[in-house]
Amino acid sequence: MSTVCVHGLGYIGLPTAAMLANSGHDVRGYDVDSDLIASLREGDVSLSEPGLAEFVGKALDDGRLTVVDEVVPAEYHLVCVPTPFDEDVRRADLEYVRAASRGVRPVLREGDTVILESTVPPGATHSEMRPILEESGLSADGEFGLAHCPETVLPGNIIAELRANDRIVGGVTAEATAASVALYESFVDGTIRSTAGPTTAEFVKLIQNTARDVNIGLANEIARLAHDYGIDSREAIEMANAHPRVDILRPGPGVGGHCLPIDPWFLGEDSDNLDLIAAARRVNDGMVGFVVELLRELVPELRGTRIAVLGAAYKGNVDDTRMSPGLALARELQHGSETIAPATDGGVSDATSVAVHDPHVEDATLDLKDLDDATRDAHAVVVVTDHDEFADLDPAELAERMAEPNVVDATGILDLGQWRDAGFSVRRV
Ligand code: SAJ
Repeated sequence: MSTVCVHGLGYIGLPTAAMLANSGHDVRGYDVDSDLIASLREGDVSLSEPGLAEFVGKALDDGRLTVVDEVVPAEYHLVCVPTPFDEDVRRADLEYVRAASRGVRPVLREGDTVILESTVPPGATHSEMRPILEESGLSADGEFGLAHCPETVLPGNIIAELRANDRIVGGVTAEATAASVALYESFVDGTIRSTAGPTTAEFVKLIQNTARDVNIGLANEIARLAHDYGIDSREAIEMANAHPRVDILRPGPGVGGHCLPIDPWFLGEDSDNLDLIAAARRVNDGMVGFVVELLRELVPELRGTRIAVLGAAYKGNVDDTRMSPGLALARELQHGSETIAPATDGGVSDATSVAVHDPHVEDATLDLKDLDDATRDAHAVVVVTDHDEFADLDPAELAERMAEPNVVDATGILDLGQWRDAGFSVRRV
């Protein structure tokens, strides 16, 4: 068993720290956010992820996981910090990775291994981490280990996937790879594959998410084509997928979260070959506009109406609102866009009164409404997130409360027959 210092206690770092601790390692969890450290010390886990609070609680109670407010020496340093996307230049902002490297540098000892889990553009472990760590006077060519092992877990199923998923490990040296593999072997049931170096590991992670984004883009384009021909896209996709070599994904309101909409741009940062991939990004980003088109088929004049947007989270049964299609739709309806002209010449308008409801999200900055308030006197509801709660909505009850019974289902979770029976006019992505 080893000593491990985990840098960054967010969606990846915290469950990974608890997993390592519950697998017998001696783990220190470090974060720059002192409020987070204080609440974790109280045993308070605010991330909404099934089973996480108990899992972290066990690691803390057993004393194998300790949260610390300064970086400590350890045999392994696991860096799990955010890599935000700078939308203006479409590049990764790697300042947190550099800051974490600066944090490791003073405690780094010969024989230690530093592993980057954060998603980064190809080459970043070499170009961003290595020079900073080597300012310690130690070389990544043998005196300390440096590797990239991208995280692969799906929010909503993190603990199970931490154990089950295959992992890719790319070290600067064979020794760094071997040391990293040894750590992951202590808790991973999946296959651990070694690559020639960190850059391949970085690239593999990015093409995984890019493949999913492009495939969702195909499903979304199929949905728009099906609409042009008056065909039910979901029925057509289900039929097409009966073929043994066809597997089309689900169309929806667009692609949210902090991975799929961003990683394709990381992939293309230093290459001119982003063509199909960039087109898929445009298709996915354009889906909010398509949802508005469907809404306008039911409510041709949106100005002065009330629209209930159901779903602020980027996908079902999570509380994460990053790059959420639901919030993008609400903004578009409220403030106008290329698809909706603002009501006044002044730009930002009160074109449409939009109320957003999400039973999973608690965020004071978002002005979310409860279901009753959001739907009262509404001219349409638009379901944008496939939360289980929305599949169970009672359309008859909603129809009584609304000004007009219109519904757009951008997720495919509603039983639209039921909604039609309750008097609704319906549209579906
Ligand atoms: N979506 C669709 N149609 C689909 C599937 C998803 O529109 O058929 C949408 C979702 O509604 C959501 C978005 O795509 O808005 C992304 O959701 P997701 O569940 O596909 O993925 P994430 O972003 O939650 O997690 C992804 C995963 N990557 C892959 O499946 C290749 C996860 O394994 C990664 O660890 C994670 O990115 C990450 O952190 O990189």
